[in-house]
Amino acid sequence: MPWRVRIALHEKAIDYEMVETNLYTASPTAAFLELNPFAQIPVLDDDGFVIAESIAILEYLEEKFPTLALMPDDLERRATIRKLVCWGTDYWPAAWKKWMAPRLPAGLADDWTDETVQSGRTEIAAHLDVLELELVGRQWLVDDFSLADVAYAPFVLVLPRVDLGEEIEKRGSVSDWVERLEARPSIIDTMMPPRG
Ligand SMILES: N[C@@H](CCC(=O)N[C@@H](CS)C(=O)NCC(=O)O)C(=O)O
Repeated sequence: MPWRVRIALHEKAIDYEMVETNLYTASPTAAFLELNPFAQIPVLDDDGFVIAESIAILEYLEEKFPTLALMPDDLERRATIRKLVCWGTDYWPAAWKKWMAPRLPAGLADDWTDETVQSGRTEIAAHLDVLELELVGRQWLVDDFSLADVAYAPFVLVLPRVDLGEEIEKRGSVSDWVERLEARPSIIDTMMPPRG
């Protein structure tokens, strides 16, 4: 279950059971394809209601368990949070894949050159510039801790593990936000250890 969903479950004090699946098989099982025809995790099974896609899952959990809220009452703030979640979902992964290509096992990465890898770093840096502006004078991306922080936390917190910690350190507001994220119990308790 990807980290952003585990963070939300922890924030909301919801018990869950994690079922592991091997993402790197050539052909996903028919049983898994029935849960998600696009063969991606996460998939949530809530008492027989099966839902895929992390954002759909986060919104579902928010509506079903509105206490310990991760969305504010204010309409404009909710819209701003959704905008940030879209930015993260639409623009971050492509840059990340470019940067990560040489680190992935053979056969799993797209073709890459030094230029494509460096352009991944440049795009991640530009994305962090946008977050830096959003965070000026704020503790969290949109006032209180919200789904925007939940959605971005896994992306940003792994950067030091892949030689991009410097991109956090260069940006004061992002750095302070990362420190706040790293101190949050839902993050501490759900963080996977770095791969040996
Ligand atoms: N849009 C999906 C993307 C999820 C995603 O990237 N899942 C990755 C692991 S974190 C995956 O299942 N990869 C398996 C594959 O591509 O075969 C979501 O947000 O739920």
